[in-house]
Amino acid sequence: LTPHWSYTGETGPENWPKFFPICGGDSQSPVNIETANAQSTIYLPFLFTNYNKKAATTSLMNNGHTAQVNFDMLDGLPMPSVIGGGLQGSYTFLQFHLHWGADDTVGSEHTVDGKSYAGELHLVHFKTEYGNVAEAIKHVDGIAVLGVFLEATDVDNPNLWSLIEGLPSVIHADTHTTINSFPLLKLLPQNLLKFYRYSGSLTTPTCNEIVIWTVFRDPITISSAQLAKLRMLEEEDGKLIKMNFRPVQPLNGRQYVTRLI
Ligand code: B30
Ligand code: ZN
Repeated sequence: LTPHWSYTGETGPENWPKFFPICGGDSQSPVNIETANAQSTIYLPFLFTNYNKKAATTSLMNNGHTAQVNFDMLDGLPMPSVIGGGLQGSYTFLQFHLHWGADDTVGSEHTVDGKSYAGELHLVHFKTEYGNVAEAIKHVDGIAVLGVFLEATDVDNPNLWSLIEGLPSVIHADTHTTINSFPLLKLLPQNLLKFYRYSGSLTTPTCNEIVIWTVFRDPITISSAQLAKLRMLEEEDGKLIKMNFRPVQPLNGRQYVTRLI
């Protein structure tokens, strides 16, 4: 039986490589982004398709490690997808989920010049030409994750209300509910032209090194009250998911680039 993994103690990140060897690999995520070391490059802007559309059904799931949202589009309306931004080809949206900390001073997975944010939102996409995530995961460019920092404020982010309102219905691990739909565009920062790019991994076991990472420079906001509601979700064993971010991993000579102008 595969041992359960978590964010603390015996099954925490320091011990993931014992059970999931790839988690000890050379191209792991997240990383600290040293802005002074980012190579400027020329990329087209991102082009988002159906990011401005609502889904027919939007489901919120507590999978025991995070709050995850999946979209079911109406017949005829393709899933949201993204091209450009230096990505090679099209990537189809799969799910988004959140990472947070035990308090508002930590919670993001990536850090910028050593700075942590209160959380990080991950929009997970698979490379459209691979057809599905099971196939995509076999390729080094199979997954593109768009990471958005969550900055703690005193004021609720209304774009997160739908998700936050659903949380009381998914307190227990492996439960799901339906929430009001909203366009994915509402989760992105204003400035989509400023981002960091590098090759890395899934930040949870099995830590496959198959992710083209985009980390937007600018955060979106989340209130302290909204963050507190995320910390009320439970793991499989009934303990609270007080925090669910992996510490930064060695860069091991990897380069990261930033979009010029
Ligand atoms: S992340 O964006 O790098 N944090 C997965 C996708 C994105 C990231 C991490 C993991 C992923 O698809 N993992 C495989 C699926 N999970 C099932 C699940 O959704 O609930 C398998 C697992 O982790 O054991 Cu928990
Ligand atoms: Zn994630």
